[in-house]
Amino acid sequence: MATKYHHLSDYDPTSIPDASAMKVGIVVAEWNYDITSKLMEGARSTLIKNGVSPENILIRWVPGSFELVYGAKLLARKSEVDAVIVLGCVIRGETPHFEYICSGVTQGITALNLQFEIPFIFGLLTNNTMQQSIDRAGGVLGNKGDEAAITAIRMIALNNENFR
Ligand code: RBF
Repeated sequence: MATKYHHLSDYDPTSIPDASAMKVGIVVAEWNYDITSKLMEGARSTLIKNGVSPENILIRWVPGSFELVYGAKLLARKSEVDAVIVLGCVIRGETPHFEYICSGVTQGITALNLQFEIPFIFGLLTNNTMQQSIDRAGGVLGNKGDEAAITAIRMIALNNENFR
């Protein structure tokens, strides 16, 4: 959560699992492109910085956040990714049906996490104002895309663990 106590791009690099063999899908919404393109760049560069090969990052764009769930499902079905990150930006002041879009994505990603054996990572900014999104897309509170990338690596490593 981005509060004044938590910077979205802060993580302990020594605690990140080996990601060199990981394949990650990223689905990005075109709506609010100025924000979502920064989320995508943050996620992509953080994955690469932590060992994921650029050729093992599969990126697909969808029109808006509402389409993220279907895009994520397609990547899970039709590629061999180990996790899917969804990235979008919904701004309450500019979106009359803000609650419907946000709950659609939240419930959809939750359902995918239950249906598939790979993790789906929630990288949706749901802010009241454009400034709050700017702050979280490489601004003063870091980049939600960085946080989503680190979460993906950690969840893939958890999925790869032997629990016996
Ligand atoms: N998509 C977003 O990702 N973020 C938004 O803030 C957003 N606001 C929207 C506002 C209106 C009035 C409409 C009609 C759509 C909006 N969408 C937004 C697009 C939505 O996620 C989806 O792409 C479309 O509704 C088509 O299914």
